[in-house]
Amino acid sequence: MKRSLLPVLAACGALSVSSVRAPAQTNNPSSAERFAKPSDELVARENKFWKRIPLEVPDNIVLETSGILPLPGKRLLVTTRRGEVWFIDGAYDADPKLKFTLFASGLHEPLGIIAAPKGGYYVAQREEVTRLVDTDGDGRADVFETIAKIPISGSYHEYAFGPVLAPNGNLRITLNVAFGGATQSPVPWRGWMMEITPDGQMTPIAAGLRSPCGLALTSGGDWFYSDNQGEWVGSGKLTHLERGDFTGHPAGLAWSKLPGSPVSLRPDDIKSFDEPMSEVAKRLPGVKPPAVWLPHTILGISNSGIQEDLSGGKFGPFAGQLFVGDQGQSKIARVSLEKVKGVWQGASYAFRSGFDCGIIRVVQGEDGSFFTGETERGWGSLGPKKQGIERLVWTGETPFEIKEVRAQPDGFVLTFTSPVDRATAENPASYGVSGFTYLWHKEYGSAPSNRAGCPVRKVVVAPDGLSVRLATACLREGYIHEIKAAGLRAAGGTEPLLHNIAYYTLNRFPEGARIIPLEVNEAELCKVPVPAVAGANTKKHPSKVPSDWTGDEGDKTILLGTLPGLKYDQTLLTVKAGARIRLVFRNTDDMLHKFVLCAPGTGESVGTAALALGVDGAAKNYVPDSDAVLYHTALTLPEASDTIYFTAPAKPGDYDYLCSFPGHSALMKGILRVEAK
Ligand SMILES: [Cu+2]
Repeated sequence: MKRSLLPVLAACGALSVSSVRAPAQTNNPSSAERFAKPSDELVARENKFWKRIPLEVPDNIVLETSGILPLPGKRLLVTTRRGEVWFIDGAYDADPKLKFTLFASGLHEPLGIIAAPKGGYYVAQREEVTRLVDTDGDGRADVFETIAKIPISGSYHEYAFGPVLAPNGNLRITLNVAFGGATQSPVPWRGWMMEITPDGQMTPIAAGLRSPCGLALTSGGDWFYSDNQGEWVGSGKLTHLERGDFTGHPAGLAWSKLPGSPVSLRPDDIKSFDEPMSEVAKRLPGVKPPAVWLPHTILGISNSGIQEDLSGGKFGPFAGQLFVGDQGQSKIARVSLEKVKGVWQGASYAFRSGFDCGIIRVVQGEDGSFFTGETERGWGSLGPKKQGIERLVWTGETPFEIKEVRAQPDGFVLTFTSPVDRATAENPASYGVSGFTYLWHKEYGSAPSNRAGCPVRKVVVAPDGLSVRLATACLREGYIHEIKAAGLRAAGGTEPLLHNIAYYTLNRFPEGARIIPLEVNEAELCKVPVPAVAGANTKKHPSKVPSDWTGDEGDKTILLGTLPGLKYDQTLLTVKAGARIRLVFRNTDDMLHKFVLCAPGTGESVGTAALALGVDGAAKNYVPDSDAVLYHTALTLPEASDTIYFTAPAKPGDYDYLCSFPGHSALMKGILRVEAK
């Protein structure tokens, strides 16, 4: 799951290694693009349309919900990471009082459950796919039938996700790579999608998976999986999987030579390219770039379960679209897809945030509502709980939203859930479009790279006001295009979009007529600016000993470290007003962290502003432009440290400090108490 579960790690980590390089490789021509983030106000607005209903779990049950199967009669069958399988009744009630009945226990970290056509239920345990059957009708499983063994080496990261039932009656599962070191696929098929016949024959389908927590077969018959940022994976992503595909993480290629492998690429074919995957794919057959990127820290840090809205409208206006959970940021993103020249592509959007805990499963119930399976898995996640299950119900009210984005040869058509206000819609200044990509390399994650603006040249509003065609310059094939419509309002009022950004992954330009001519000098016009070099020693990142200090010790040295679970090792530091402070921040965790000192009472707002930097965050070292920020360290890699030298504020008081890496500040914070001299 994580890295999915790991994801958090990923999350943080994600940037990690690359973070060091991030500033150098990121173009940031415009700091104007901002992503309106999960503020309390946004969460409250979202809740007006899709209401979150937490479900109370008795204290004696630890429901790290890892798989959810809706059963007829408004029952749920739920697996937990701790190996239990529970029937839950009452989950659909308006005022839910859940009744739990144990069906099975003692399983090894099952991460999904489905009904078996021949009776009973299939679960994917860590080391096998199993059929659970209650043969005597007493409500408890009494047969645990091994369908197929899954090789494992013992790494904690060897998750098995699924199963999902294929149309031919076979099962498909996805297998995490192991974690740590170079041998991330120490046993066959780690990092692969596998197919299993009902009698247990297992065959490989596709390779290159890293932490494929989400696996879905769409109603149209296409397989998609979600993956997490990490080594070889620049950001979260949703990839269309076909037999023989290789999706990016080379560890599993160690087994592509085995009999039955449909993958022809070999480990030596994959280098740390440091290019967009879409570019490499043009010259290396078999490489499958994502259908849709889910920008890291913006639409999650550890993308997980996938659910298509199959309710035909009972869940709101997005029928047929995909919804993708996130384990670290405890939220759900939305994805619309289209097939262009035989290739899947589309847009990702924020959908719903503010859940109680990290989400690994999103499953639609019989009435169209969603259930979320949640665990923080020891990695930490946003929200007050460590595990659980929640329900998400459409209230019947439709927000003003970008319903869908479709590509054009010279831009995009945006359709909306309700008509637009014509004046704001016709104004090109209501929109901002830019393109960027992630680099494919062995390092952990990638900063948004090669970013460049796409000037909006022409806007055509449809007569019914339900769609807008934007024609822009500088679109790039294979790139993600951030399409922002912050200035747009709904017809007849002042209502802005609930979420005003779409991220469109433009794998192919469609055929069709342009509405603006290609600029003669477009290549020159669209040249990517040279990235700015991040200064190491700045006023707020004072990494050099000030010239007026004698020696480098100052008056006081503070050694600040980290603890697992998004914590500093100290939450109260005390200094004298005006003292010269040498602060050594040592990161012993496995994620990226930093230290940001803020004015009294401003920590929360700085954390929120850092999150709101969106794709600009990496280039800004996750420090918002704010007077409230006094000093900060660099974003610090695992097992690395950073030292800053500053003079403590003259005014006594409690100064907030926090880690501004997106998603950390709610937990990772403390007080620097400045006492009078
Ligand atoms: Cu942090």
